[in-house]
Amino acid sequence: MCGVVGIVSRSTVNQNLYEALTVLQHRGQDAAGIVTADNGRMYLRKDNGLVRDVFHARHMLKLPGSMGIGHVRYPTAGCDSSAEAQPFYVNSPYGITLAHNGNLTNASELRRELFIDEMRHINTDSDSEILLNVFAQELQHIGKLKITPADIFKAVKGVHRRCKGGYAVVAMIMGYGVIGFRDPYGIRPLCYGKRETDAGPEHMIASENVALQSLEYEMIDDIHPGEAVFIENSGVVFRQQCHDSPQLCPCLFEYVYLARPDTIIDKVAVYKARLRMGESLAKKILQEWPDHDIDVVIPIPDTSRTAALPLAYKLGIKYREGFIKNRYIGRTFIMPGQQRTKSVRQKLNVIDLEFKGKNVLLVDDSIVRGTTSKQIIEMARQAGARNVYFASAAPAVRYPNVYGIDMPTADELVAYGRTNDEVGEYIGADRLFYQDLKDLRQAVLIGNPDISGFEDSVFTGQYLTSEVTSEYLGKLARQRSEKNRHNEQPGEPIEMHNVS
Ligand code: PIN
Repeated sequence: MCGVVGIVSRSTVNQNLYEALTVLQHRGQDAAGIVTADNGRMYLRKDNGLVRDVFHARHMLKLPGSMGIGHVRYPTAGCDSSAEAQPFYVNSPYGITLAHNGNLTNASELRRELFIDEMRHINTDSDSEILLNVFAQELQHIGKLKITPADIFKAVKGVHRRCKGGYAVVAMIMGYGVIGFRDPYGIRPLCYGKRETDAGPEHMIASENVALQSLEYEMIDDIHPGEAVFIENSGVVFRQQCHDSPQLCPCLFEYVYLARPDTIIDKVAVYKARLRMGESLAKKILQEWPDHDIDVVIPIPDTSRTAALPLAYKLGIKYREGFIKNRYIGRTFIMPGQQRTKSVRQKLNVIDLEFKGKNVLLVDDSIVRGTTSKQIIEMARQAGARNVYFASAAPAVRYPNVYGIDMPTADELVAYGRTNDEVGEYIGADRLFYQDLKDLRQAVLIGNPDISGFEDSVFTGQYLTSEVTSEYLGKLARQRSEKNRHNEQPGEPIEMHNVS
């Protein structure tokens, strides 16, 4: 998962791009990058780290211009190289930079095509560099020195024809403007908005509308599945559907955990959806266990709080904070040979008095590997809980994600090959409640009945795009473990002049 932003402004844009990336920081803490354009030149700064660590005053001063794009990257297996930080750049045609959230599921075929048929060299393992080169190639096909918005939309059509998978993209074309587009299912989110200044209108494209909101842009719309929005450097906006059969199937996990609670994706308020998740989970618990003996509902911070509150309310039971998160802890550094257990304890501390002698219902947004859940249940017992029950706002995660969420491979998922009861046993819960998939879907659908379906393959094992076969998943798992083994290599050189 990553965050993308693009702005066409009336004045220097670097500060606004920086701030927007800070708002999108939850979508990726691994690497950050900004490219701006000024007087026929592009200026790039990207590196591993949080936005605040990658950009210092000296970098910002070297990012001039009133148009630019930015990216925050989530860690992907084995990818710790700053050369794979985004945006990516290609010089021909025109000079294009691109930032991408998602994952292409036919990347190896495209890589081959680009090399053999189109004589393009791809310098990293990133599918975003592939996407950029496909887009560049499609623009090159048009064969014009001066392009129009219609030509750019034609190139996006070409991208849709060739690229499979999930992609929400911002790209900047030197001398023309910034474009944003979304795959034909709209798997990953993307929206755009506008603000008026004395000098004229300014536009922003961003992964989540919270970036628009906090910079006082007014949201215009989600970019629809298959659609492209092009903001010319003059400030004029063009939008066009670039796919014959788009179908809105957003990623359900965005609503469960990935997006910020104050975000609205495809007209559904994430906060409201999470409240509804809590309500339906309470209903399920009451149905399955009408004479339950739960004394207190305790959320595992932070995401699950929104669902845990209405859950407790509907059960008619006290809601208490029992775990306090150290808000100053970033990534936990694990010494070789040390247990991960310690890192959970460093992040979360227990308020013993909320547990002592009580039957507690712990609530989390999801159970993925099950490692954290297991340790948290242990912590609750050590704090004196009599019985520890566990509720997950999402159904069992049994299958890998291939559309841009950094999920473990199947065999690392605790629910893979286990029944729900076996998962409960593994994590050490006295009783485990999973949200039903139909209720989770409903919690989102109520917000926008026009949603035709969801990308919810982590729960069903059914993938929207046909090239995701068991053979593909097997290959992915092998690549992942291979990459993990080579994870220790230092960062490679960056392919384009990088502001330092
Ligand atoms: C954590 C949100 N959430 C907690 C992410 C843990 C799965 N995990 C997914 C639960 S926060 S595990 O709110 O952003 O802090 O099952 O893999 O152990």
